Amino acid sequence: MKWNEKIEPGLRAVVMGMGVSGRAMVEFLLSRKVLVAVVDDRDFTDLSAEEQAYLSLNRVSYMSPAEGRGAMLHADFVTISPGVPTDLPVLSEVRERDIPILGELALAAPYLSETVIAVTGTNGKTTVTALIAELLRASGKKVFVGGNIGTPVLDYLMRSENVEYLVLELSSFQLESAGTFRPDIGILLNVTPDHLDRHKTMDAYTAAKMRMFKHQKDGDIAIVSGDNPLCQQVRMLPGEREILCFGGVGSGCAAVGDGTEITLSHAGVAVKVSVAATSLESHTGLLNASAASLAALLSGCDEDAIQQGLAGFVPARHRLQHVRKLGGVDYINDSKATNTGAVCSALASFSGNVILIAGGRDKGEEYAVLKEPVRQKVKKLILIGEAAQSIADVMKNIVDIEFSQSMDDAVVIAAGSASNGDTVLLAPACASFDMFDDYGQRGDVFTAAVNGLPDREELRAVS
Ligand code: UMA
Repeated sequence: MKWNEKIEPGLRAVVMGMGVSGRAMVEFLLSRKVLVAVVDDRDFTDLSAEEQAYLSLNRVSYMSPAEGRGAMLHADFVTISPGVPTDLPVLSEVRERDIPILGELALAAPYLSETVIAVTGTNGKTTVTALIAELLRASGKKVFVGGNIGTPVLDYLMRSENVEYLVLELSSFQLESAGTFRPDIGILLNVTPDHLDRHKTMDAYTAAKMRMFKHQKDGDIAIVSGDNPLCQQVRMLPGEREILCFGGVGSGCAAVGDGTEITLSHAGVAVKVSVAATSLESHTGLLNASAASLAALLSGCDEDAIQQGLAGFVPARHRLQHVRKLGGVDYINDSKATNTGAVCSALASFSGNVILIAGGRDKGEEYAVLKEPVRQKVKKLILIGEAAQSIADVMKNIVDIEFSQSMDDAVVIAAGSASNGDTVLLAPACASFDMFDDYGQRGDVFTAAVNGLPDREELRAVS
């Protein structure tokens, strides 16, 4: 059975995973009169009371993976949540029987008639997705923002409201099972090591990112980083999409940022905007603004609207978020820096000495790429979490290292080591799940610890 058509009533589906994405898939399939069962690692009693009631009311059976194997092997199709690895043995059995395995994007694809702008990349996805939405709205356009950023695209399909543009943040996990999904404008910001615990190799991770462009057709557009070689692999894909670059030097660049100015040109239209005195005024901010502004220009936004959107943009929390200045020291929460590429980019944003708090759950990355930026910028490295020793093994002889058992202690050590003009930066290069619920909670704990620091005079008295 091939999957590229709308869903027929009466089909039997198994939904793997009952998180945010799985719940949306269950609701969507029920609304299409599909017979649905759920398979999840969690015990039924671990679901919220509301989720339990919803499943019971709709007569959706809920099974462990062992209990659900038979149902999966006899289903018309199986859907998987982004967090479900595609190489599970039971999914291999499903594949052997030619039963389609669909992610949320594959389910949604046949129903999307709006203009779709999709954003992927290792870092900056959420910022660029939210920024594009801001730029489009500044032009008076109606927009739905969803995907990995938090709201499933299927939620939009179940609403009665209509918009002109869907702006979607897409992860490599979502793209692995995207079926025939295609964006009118697909943006690939960068590809650097991340999620190697799941994808195993950079080739596989890059291939997942490239899936975004796979079904693009003549007239569709790919916007990719001009200076990230892996992004340029889009040129080797079959198909007739138009490829535009941002940020890079050399030929074919449609948007080149220079300092704080961005010059955009396409099809004879040229505009100049600036990120000066905006939240995007940094090297990374300029690149993100270039990609987003180019997508906005291609969507019919004019110079004034793009400039207005850039000026008013407030980035999401936990991304190079300034928490406090205390005793001449800036405290920065970059808890979303969950891979080495993001840490390199964060360190590049500061000119003075940095006291870096890093560590957490290892995601299979090589920490050696951090050696040079750490040597150049970091005065002290404070390590937390499961990966602390692995990072220390790589960084020994490069930087002063101290281990800490908690975020609170790490912040106190950092404050005691910082001098006027230094920056204390939380940029973990790791996942958070060994010590925290997620990166958001990790950032909140850091922020609370920073806000709880005594002023510098009291701190000296304590130490
Ligand atoms: N589960 C299983 N078996 C597994 C894995 C998970 O049964 O092997 C079950 C869990 O018990 C749980 C459910 O699946 O009940 C969780 O599913 P999920 O991990 O796919 O998470 P969702 O709640 O559905 O959220 C997902 C995205 N999560 C992941 O990709 C891990 C959210 O991105 C996204 O916002 C949401 O869909 C809506 O689209 C989060 C994320 O961390 C923010 N993304 C990663 C990142 O940004 O680095 C990719």
